[in-house]
Amino acid sequence: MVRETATGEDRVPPVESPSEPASPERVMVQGGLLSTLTLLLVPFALAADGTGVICGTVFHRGQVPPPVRVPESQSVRHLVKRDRDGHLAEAVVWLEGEELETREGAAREYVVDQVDYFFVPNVLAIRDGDRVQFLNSDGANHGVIGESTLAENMFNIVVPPGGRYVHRFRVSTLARRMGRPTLVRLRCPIHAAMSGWIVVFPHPYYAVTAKDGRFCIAHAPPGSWRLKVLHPDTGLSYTREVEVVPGGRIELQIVLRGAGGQRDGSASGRE
Ligand SMILES: [Cu+2]
Repeated sequence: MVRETATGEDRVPPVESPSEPASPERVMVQGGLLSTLTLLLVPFALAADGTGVICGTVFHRGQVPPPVRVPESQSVRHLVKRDRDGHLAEAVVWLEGEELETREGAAREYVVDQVDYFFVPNVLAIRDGDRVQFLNSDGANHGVIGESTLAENMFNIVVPPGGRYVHRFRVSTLARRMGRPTLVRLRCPIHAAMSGWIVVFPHPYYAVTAKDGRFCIAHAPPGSWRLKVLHPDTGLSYTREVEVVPGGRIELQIVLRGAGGQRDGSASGRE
């Protein structure tokens, strides 16, 4: 297990090219996936409130799974969305640990639209108690099925064109205790190719990678945490330990490899 502490004394030379991580370490992670990691410590403080910042870039290397045909819109859904340099979008990154503060924040409302037979966004991370408004911008009927280990996250509704359905999502008791998310797989009962994800957290220490693979978890509490990455559409995952110190900034480069075991409905049972 690699453990590094971000302090004012540590000096690590910056990585010149993000696409070529310097001195990568090979790490066996959960599920036997081989990942590569470079840790970069930026030796200056950013947060003045006694917390730390964890930022990084997630890359994907190797074979991608075959895209899913979407016959209704004569298009395909790519399970791995990466650019030419391998920057991976839609990977969920979070801190996990039993000691993480899990009290509820003010509930927010998000939107998942159905556009051209896609859920938009495809991956949405929210907090326990947040609401999601499901819309339908297409001219055809859609529906939304929520698949989850938690009964409160399960539903099956029809959303006609211009329609709207609001659902409040929760984390399971176990997920709350462990500081980890509860997954909800979204499907459409009418169109088999449609799929999406809601990832519900008991705390605010999570992020979803942007198109450039970047993520930042701000206001991370000091302590020793597991940093986890999950790419829901492939099941590719990664775990390491991080130590957050007040005012510290941790910069990570994480590589997920291969096609993964692409998810079927049963995979949403994972927490
Ligand atoms: Cu549909």
